[in-house]
Amino acid sequence: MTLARSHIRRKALAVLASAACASAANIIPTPGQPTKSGVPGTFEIVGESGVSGQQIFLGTNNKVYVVDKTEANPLQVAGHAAWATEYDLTTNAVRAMDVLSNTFCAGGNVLGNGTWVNLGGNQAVITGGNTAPSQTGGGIYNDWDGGKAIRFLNPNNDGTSNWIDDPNMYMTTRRWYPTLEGLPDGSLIILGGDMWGGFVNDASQNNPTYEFYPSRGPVQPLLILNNTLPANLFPLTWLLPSGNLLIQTGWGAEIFNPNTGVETTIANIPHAVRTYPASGATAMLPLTPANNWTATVVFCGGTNLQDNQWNGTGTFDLASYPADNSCVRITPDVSTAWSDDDSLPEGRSMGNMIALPDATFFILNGANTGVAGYGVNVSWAIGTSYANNPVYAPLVYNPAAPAGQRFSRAGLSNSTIPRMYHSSATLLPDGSIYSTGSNPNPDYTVGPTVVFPTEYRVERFYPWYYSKTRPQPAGLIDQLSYGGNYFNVNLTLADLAGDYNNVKNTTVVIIRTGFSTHAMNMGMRYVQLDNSYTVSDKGDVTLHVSQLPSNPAIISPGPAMIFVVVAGVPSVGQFVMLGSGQIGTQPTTTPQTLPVSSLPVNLPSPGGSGSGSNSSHHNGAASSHVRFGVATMAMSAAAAAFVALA
Ligand SMILES: *[C@@H]1O[C@H](CO)[C@@H](O)[C@H](O)[C@H]1NC(C)=O
Ligand SMILES: *[C@@H]1O[C@H](CO)[C@@H](O)[C@H](O)[C@H]1NC(C)=O
Ligand SMILES: *[C@@H]1O[C@H](CO)[C@@H](O)[C@H](O)[C@H]1NC(C)=O
Ligand SMILES: *[C@@H]1O[C@H](CO)[C@@H](O)[C@H](O)[C@H]1NC(C)=O
Ligand SMILES: *[C@@H]1O[C@H](CO)[C@@H](O)[C@H](O)[C@H]1NC(C)=O
Ligand SMILES: *[C@@H]1O[C@H](CO)[C@@H](O)[C@H](O)[C@H]1NC(C)=O
Ligand SMILES: *[C@@H]1O[C@H](CO)[C@@H](O)[C@H](O)[C@H]1NC(C)=O
Ligand SMILES: *[C@@H]1O[C@H](CO)[C@@H](O)[C@H](O)[C@H]1NC(C)=O
Ligand SMILES: *[C@@H]1O[C@H](CO)[C@@H](O)[C@H](O)[C@H]1NC(C)=O
Ligand SMILES: [Cu+2]
Repeated sequence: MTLARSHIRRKALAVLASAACASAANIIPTPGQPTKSGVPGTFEIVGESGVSGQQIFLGTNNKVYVVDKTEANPLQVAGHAAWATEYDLTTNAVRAMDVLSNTFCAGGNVLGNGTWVNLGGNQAVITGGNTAPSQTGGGIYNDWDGGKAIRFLNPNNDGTSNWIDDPNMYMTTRRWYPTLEGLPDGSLIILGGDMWGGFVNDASQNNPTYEFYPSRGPVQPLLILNNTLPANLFPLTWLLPSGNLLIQTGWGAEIFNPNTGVETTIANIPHAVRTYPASGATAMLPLTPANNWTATVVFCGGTNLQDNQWNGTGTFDLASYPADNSCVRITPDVSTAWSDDDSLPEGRSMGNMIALPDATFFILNGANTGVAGYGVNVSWAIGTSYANNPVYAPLVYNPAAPAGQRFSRAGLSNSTIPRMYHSSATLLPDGSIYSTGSNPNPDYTVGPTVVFPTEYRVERFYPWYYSKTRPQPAGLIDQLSYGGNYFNVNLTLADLAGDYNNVKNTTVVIIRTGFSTHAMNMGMRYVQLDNSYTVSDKGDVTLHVSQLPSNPAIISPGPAMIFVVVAGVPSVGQFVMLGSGQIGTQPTTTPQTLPVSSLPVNLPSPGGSGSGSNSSHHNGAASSHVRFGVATMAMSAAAAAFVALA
């Protein structure tokens, strides 16, 4: 056994060495099985985030980073209340992290070299969210003004990564509620925001400009932000495969060329406002070989309030105003016409729409009436919340289903936690969803009479595939180029759920989970790689997997996860670097032509390969399928395989 295993390792190293000629990529250890025992279709409360999850992102396979606003969280760091933590997915423990400036309603995204950016925010505050006398520390939170801040984090699993928040590196203008989107060279474009906050924007404090990080010079005007007041904060923005951006804000929309600054107005978005505080759920749909990696963006819910109805301090009761239930799509590189999608089963503001590896989207959180935001001493507010009637019921959206059948609740149980303003959600490597936050209050606010308190509880939702035995692909690589040579991935019959035909229903997908805040996941994207397959007469299954399409505007460089998905069941996602790992023009080459797929007409009979029907010939993965009571059998079959191969 020991000898046989080292023999296999030598073979893997040989493959690695030959692959190294083509690129710097290394083979990733074969992924295992999920370690949690969640019940599919249910939420489980698994821990506490330490600070409220206004902003979160998955930084490594084991760490979620949580960023709150500066407020009276009981958790302390450096002698004051903390407003950031690192959450360990294995232990559910948090580590308080120190941040210099107020991250209130900051934006975020990841650079092409893997450094995360958290940008903008509010002035330094004292209790109640009131402005501090000093904007350079010294108050009860010792916080600095975050309006121009750019903060950096290099995530790791060692418990040693920390926020870099250095006033010498700040922006030149104030941005509260900015959007960040990745560009083909791995830099970020930074759009909009306002200077002093408040419920909605207005001309006196608008920042109708864009700039880049790393900087490409002074800020430039972005006229859509002049023309879409007041609900133009956190402009909804996606890089399109054409290299242009789709920008949607207020009722307006445009195609924007980030290289020339040319703005091309398109028709207003139908039915509803989707930007904050309407906060519709939005996502770019999967970019796949079948759609030639063409981008379609979907917007669901929000509110149909008109521009003159956004008066948070007026007498008009926003909190009981029904949220919108419409969904619309656009495919901007092909046509700038909007089209209606299936409607949500109920109106929803502040929904999060999370891409799942099976090419569906999980929709959770938010409210059936009202909008994002809060206000003090507002007669109609629920406490201070501008929304009411939490939607506890999640939904699955299948964009590929026929019209009329795209939303489903089959097998899904409710959450028990209201996730109102300032909640967030992200996909995790094991395919579950991490959901946290909710704090429609100016400060940390809890107690029996508080309807929507500051929420620390973290839930995981377990999709339908969660307890299925996961494929354990051998031969995934840790860095993908834009074009270039394909690579081979081995699967076993067990990985194909015991049916060779499932190789025809196997995909390899890249998901960037993005930066979740305010019902947006900035940078979230799903790209399916091209692949073909060979099943040998003996039953050896090889997937031939293309690198990324040779266009970095399809998915910008930087870290993401790779999944092999067999009939909808994903492997445990592994982190990969897309592109060079550096900010700058990405090398692109023509993709190597894939071998033609082949599956023997007479499928190999289980056991005919000489390695046992449910054997594993994964590299070093003898314990791969021990989870569901077949431990003894799988182990002995695997042992037999090693002997046979030796
Ligand atoms: C990534 O690039 C940014 C901008 O140049 C830099 O601040 C950061 O340190 C870089 N990160 C790494 C890991 O090199
Ligand atoms: C856009 O708004 C800014 C700031 O309010 C203002 O300075 C600028 O003149 C406006 N631009 C146009 C073309 O109206
Ligand atoms: C796919 O898109 C690319 C880039 O836009 C284009 O060059 C190519 O012709 C398209 N292929 C098909 C089959 O439409
Ligand atoms: C909002 O409503 C209040 C109270 O009704 C009123 O005093 C104020 O002028 C309104 N503000 C705007 C911008 O409409
Ligand atoms: C809210 O009302 C209370 C009681 O009238 C008052 O003390 C407080 O200053 C008010 N706060 C604001 C922000 O208006
Ligand atoms: C689930 O939550 C929805 C509100 O989102 C509610 O209408 C429904 O009754 C709940 N279902 C159960 C079984 O509690
Ligand atoms: C894939 O299988 C082939 C044939 O058995 C073997 O040579 C190769 O080492 C395997 N690759 C990995 C990464 O396990
Ligand atoms: C092999 O695995 C498949 C799917 O996991 C299962 O249905 C089948 O019963 C297994 N066969 C044996 C011989 O254990
Ligand atoms: C692939 O698997 C999914 C999930 O089980 C299923 O819904 C779909 O119909 C399958 N597709 C094909 C072509 O068999
Ligand atoms: Cu906010």
